[in-house]
Amino acid sequence: MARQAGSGVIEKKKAAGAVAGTSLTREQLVEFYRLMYLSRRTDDREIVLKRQQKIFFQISCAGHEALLVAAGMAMKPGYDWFFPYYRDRAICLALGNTVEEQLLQAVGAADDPASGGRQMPSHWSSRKLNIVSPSSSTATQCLHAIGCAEAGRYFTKHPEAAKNHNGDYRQFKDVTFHGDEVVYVSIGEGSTSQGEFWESLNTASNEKLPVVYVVEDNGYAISTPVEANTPGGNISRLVANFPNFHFSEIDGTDPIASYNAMVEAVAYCRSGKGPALVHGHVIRPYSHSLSDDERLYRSAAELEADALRDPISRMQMWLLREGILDAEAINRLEQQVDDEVQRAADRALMATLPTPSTILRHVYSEDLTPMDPGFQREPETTVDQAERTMADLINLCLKDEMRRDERIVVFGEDVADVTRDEGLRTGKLKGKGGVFKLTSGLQLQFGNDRVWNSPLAEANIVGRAIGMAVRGLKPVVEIQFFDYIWPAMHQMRNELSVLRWRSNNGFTCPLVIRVPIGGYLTGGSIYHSQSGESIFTHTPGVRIVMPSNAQDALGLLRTAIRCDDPVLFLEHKRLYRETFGRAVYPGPEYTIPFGKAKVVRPGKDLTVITYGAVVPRALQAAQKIHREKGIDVELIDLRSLAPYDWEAIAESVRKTNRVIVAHEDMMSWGYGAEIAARIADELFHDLDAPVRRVAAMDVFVAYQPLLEDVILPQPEDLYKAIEELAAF
Ligand SMILES: Cc1ncc(C[n+]2csc(CCOP(=O)(O)OP(=O)(O)O)c2C)c(N)n1
Repeated sequence: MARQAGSGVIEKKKAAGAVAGTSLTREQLVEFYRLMYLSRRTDDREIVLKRQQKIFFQISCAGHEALLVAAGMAMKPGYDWFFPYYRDRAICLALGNTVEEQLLQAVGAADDPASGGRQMPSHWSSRKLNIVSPSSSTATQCLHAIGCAEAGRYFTKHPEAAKNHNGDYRQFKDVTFHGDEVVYVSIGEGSTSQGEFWESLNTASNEKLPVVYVVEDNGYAISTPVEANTPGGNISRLVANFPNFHFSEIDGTDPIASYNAMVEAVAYCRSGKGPALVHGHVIRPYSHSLSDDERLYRSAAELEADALRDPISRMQMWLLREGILDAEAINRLEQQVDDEVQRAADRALMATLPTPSTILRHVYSEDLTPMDPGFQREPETTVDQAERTMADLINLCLKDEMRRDERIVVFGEDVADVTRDEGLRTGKLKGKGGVFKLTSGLQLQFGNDRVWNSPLAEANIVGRAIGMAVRGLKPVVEIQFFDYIWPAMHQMRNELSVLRWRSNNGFTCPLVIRVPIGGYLTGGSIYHSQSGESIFTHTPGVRIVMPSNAQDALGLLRTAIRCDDPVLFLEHKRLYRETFGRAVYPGPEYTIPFGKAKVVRPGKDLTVITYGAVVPRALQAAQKIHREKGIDVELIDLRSLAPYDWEAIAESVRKTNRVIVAHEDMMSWGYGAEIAARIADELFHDLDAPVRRVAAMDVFVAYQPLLEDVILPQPEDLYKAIEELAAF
């Protein structure tokens, strides 16, 4: 069955004392079997525990053990990096995970080293072994593996960047790397249907990254057979034309074939030639999980045929046949394993359980919060006193920070100046630098390995950035338009926001996603005018800011870059080059803490709470109504949406007793709903009138400007709402 790309054939070195037909010694072969059997018996024990209702979920590695022990033995724990999926018990045991550690997760113990009782069993994680905490989502890990490999390569080229520095996230983000490290990522054959798998192959191939993919093909994705997922039923055939890869397709129930394939694949990656993909045909002798009954969709004959290929009995027979172990030795080994599993289970069942007081730990960084008062800085007086736009100051901030911190990399769609950079370097081409030009000049100044164009794939951008940030890089990526953030939503919701919490602070991914957002563009229409910030503020673990003027944009962006949390940085494109809110450059250290609102206009009659492009519109309305009716509005710009400044809101409402929450996004389920509900709840006795909201209609933005004007909140709408509420 073996099939290899010509360039990938590495000469097998025969170890001294190797058993004929293998490169493994007798001891290694015995250990190979022990690990396989240990994995199977741990699954069997979990199954019993689940039936006894002592654990709450079970998913097994059964049938995959040979391939996975081979992978573990071919790689280096704590040196290489690992992005396994839930079937990967055996590789984790081979790398050095203990059965007790694995069972502590199954019982949901406080001392579960992978997640502190937060993740289901089989969600492996170990900082010591470089096993990065996975989610339950299929295929997202492929992109993390890419970013991880890119980070290893980056630090090898820029070793200075790896140094810790006090005063920002680098103080808490230690970096280790090796020039020849390899990244392992595994996936079931069904999950190769996910776009993120293909998006990762794209970059692995293009960048010749040292990533070894292991496709564990057990023929089923829950009840869906391989041919319903994979055209032609064979993933190897589909991926065969990706350049730079070493491919092999093997019987993954055969330990020796698996080991040989893994050694070759790892050697190919380690030598820097590019990525590898090992496609192992395995079996799934148990149902998908204990929540599934495969007899509903698989025939008895099929299950019997699979049983004949069971890797455990296969390896056992082979050891007997080769005279490496006799029946008695096998019995002894198996008894030892059974005892080990029994002892581990006994200890795990006695483990202390987590207390509710720990629930909110590690949602965000406890080492360095962006609300830290240290981020409160006064603007410096610099020589340059020119008034700059928001676009200018964001660009300047990126340049300042990239100069200061070599860990910062910038990528996204069209963010580079010129990908084919000769014209740029010779001064013949000026370069693009982003569709809004916010990243203009960064590639020219900082080089192609710090600023580059990503493929046109938003999950690729965010997923890779997560993998890089895990390693200690600080990606400051751009999603070209908020309207197209949705392909990255999965990465943001299920990965970016939750990695720290799900790994109980084992792994973190502080990074910045800059996103041009919003309408008021005259002709922006449905797909270039969207808001939708509340969809993200509904996700714990991510900080969200949205400045309304140039100075705030610079100060908040710098805090976003220096802090230790993931930040979604929303830049209103209508404000990029407005006259409103221009500012003088406030210096290279100017920062603003998150969660601090700004009183744009003090007033005594009524409070308007808003942010983004509604700030100048509300100010216009407030000034006009003051002139015309004498109503004195206090205008509050929240600036950061998660966290938000409740104290500022409460103080103002206590003073004015009347409040409007205004935003550009649609009214229903919008950001204002939460603020209004909290005001009604906690400040009820301070109110002289109901809490009002001004927002967009519950519809997308239309192209025709006449319609856009009606759909989005205008100064006149704010004026009217202020007038009515003041009169209530
Ligand atoms: C994005 C996503 N969609 C759906 C699921 C539910 N789910 C969990 S495992 C699974 C099947 C995966 O099959 P395959 O990739 O072949 O791996 P196997 O379980 O067979 O090893 C599905 C649909 C999920 N976890 N993530």
